[in-house]
Amino acid sequence: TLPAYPARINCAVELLDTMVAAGRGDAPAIHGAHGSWSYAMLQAQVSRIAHVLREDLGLRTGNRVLVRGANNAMMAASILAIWKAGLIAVPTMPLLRAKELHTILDLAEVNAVLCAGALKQEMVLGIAQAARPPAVLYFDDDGPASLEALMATRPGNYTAVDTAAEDVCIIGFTSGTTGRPKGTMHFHRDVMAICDCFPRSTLKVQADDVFIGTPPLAFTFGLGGLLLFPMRFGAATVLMEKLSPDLLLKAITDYRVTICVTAPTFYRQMAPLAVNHDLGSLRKSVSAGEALSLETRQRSQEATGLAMIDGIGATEMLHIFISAADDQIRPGATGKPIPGYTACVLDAAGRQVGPGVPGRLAVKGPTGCRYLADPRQREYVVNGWNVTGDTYEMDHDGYFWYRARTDDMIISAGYNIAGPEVEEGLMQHPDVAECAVVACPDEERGQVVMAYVVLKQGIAPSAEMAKTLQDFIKQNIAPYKYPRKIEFRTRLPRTETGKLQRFKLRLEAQGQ
Ligand code: 3UK
Repeated sequence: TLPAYPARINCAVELLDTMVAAGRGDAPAIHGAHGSWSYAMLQAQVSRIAHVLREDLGLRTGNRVLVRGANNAMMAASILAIWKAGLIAVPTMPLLRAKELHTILDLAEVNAVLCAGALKQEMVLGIAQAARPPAVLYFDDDGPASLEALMATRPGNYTAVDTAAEDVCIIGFTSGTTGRPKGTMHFHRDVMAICDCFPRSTLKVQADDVFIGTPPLAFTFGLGGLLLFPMRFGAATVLMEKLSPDLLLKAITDYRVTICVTAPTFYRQMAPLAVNHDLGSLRKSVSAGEALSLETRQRSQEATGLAMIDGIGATEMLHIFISAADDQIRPGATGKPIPGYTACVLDAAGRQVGPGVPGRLAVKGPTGCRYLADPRQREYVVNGWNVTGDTYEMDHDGYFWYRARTDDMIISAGYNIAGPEVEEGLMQHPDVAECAVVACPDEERGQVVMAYVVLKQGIAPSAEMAKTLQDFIKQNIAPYKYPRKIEFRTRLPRTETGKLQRFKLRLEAQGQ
């Protein structure tokens, strides 16, 4: 199903120059803080930045360029320019602090930095600690070392550097829910492959689609879902620097958005506000990054009238590899492998298990994990399978059902309990706003189920409330799964990408 890519390919040329050559030059590519850029305008800006990278910064093929900024047209143009100039993009999340930036500068051996002015302070501190301080230019900024000032001196056309399909073009860093950040390397053809998989087979993107969403372009979920996928089909994207559920809903109306791409938490926050907005233009809504609970699926469906398209992706795989088109959805399951990918479930010894047996999810396909000099490569790629760290179960029809992160499985008195299943049960209770379920060490049972619960506004925590929730679980799922311990909180720890940080709560539950 995937096209055979030629041996020499540059993904910026494929995504941008080819589109302009095919007559989409006047079509809108990016809407947002910089107004609306057509494909031709984007191409000219990308070309200017490519000149600056090569001629002003003196970078050479294969050099690494760290990019950072909120989602906007300059951030998008910077990434595309890095590719066009035959360089490697190292995108970093906007909220990273100096210490994390300096780790990435050193790990990825970064040669130059393109950074939004608004994020200058941490960048300067990070560079000061780097082993080999790189050159840096700032965009969306009036100060010295201005990228735009140099762009103004350069022409709006640039002959792309000839790159091999298997040259690295991006080093994506994992969000680091555990341990040291890992850089994952992906090739030009990997970028093309993700554009020709999920958006083509499952989303069925058309040229008149308009995308919007929350994940940062620095996160491969956002890079694909909010920039590369629309570009592959000549469609448009709305890039938002500032985000809130209300701002996003308003922008859906204003730009007549057709495809919304975000994580379950954000869908949960948007659902109750949707009634105040005209969402009539929406055609698809995509959820990834975290398991989509039945509760969230249902609330969002009621709010938008659309079936939610769930998909599991990973930085190691570059993008989504299991999902289901909106007419193939089996609520509760993530879906089936995207055409081009195969998946199976492995036991602890690495043997394939059949339907109905939970085990480790393993996947193979056009993309895969290549850690940048990290011994954890041997744990992620085993016998050619990418083992994602998730516990899944397959059914008799080949649908894959998420159970938990393998680390989040709770083993209590010999029972295997998936934390997210208990969370899902608690979410059904009308007084629960949010919750996280983890293992708590226990003398007698090894581990017990412990729930951290955020109650809805106006509901007071109490011992009675805890008892009510325990009884509620016992009545709705297998009683042995009920949370023996419950602690009430006002908020739960999350990553910048909206993922629940259960490991932090697990450490707390262990009394650390
Ligand atoms: C979890 C999911 C259940 C899962 C990502 C789409 O999330 C992305 O990448 P990360 O490297 O994390 C990967 C891990 O996140 N996960 C993601 N999606 C789902 N769990 N259901 C889902 N739908 O544990 C996975 O191993 O941050 C998502 C596209 C690109 C991405 N990088």
